[in-house]
Amino acid sequence: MSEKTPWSREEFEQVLRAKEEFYHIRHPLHVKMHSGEMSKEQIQGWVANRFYYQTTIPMKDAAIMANCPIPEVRQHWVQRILDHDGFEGEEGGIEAWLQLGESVGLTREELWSEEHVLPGVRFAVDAYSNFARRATWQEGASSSLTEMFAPKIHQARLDNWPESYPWIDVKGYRYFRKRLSEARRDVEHGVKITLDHFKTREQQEYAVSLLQFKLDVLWSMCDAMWMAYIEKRPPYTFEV
Ligand code: AHQ
Repeated sequence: MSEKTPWSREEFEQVLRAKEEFYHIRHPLHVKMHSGEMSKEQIQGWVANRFYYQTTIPMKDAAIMANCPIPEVRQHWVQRILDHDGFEGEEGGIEAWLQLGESVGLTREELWSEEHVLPGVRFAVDAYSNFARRATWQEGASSSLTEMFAPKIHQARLDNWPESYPWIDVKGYRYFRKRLSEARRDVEHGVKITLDHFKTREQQEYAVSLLQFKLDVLWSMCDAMWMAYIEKRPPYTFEV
């Protein structure tokens, strides 16, 4: 096969899924977290910084929708915003993350204030949302495919945290449970868009590079939190 022959749909999806080796579940920060070695302050720092990511996601998805002229696609994609912002009678993921914050000893005001958000986390998250604003909606969809690997990391928290961190109120786990099904549904739609749109080998390889960009966003967030909360390198540490 020449190096420019397009991958089949199956091969293309396999190449995308092979990127799992770069997923942030393998970052030393998550390895330390899932092995139960994190202090309360380190967990609090992670929850406070990830809240900035969580509140950015619906705006990122709104940017993708704003770039998409196809009603059927928007009809699906809008569900992602509802999943986070909630709707009549259904609390969304942002509310669930606020409850996670309270269950680890943070206040809602503290989370909304962004006082704990590290520069490196803010830069990585903003790079993702700014990318979505200027990218095509198909490129935005491809960059969200890190969620192919998300159910495993949510399950790891549900499996490990109760025993490792018994001080955490279990009401905080609702978010992780919620994402197990939502992520799978999102991925099904995102994979279809990606396999349908990127057809030549060059386009397919470009789509893979967009997934790598988002993997780097997630990895960089962990790097910033590692330096601040594990290495406790000034000036960015977490004083409760
Ligand atoms: O809770 C997460 C979430 O809602 C999303 C949306 C999706 C996207 O649009 O990029 N990515 C994502 C992710 C969530 N949780 C992360 C985690 O580790 O808890 C994983 C992250 C992802 O895999 O992209």
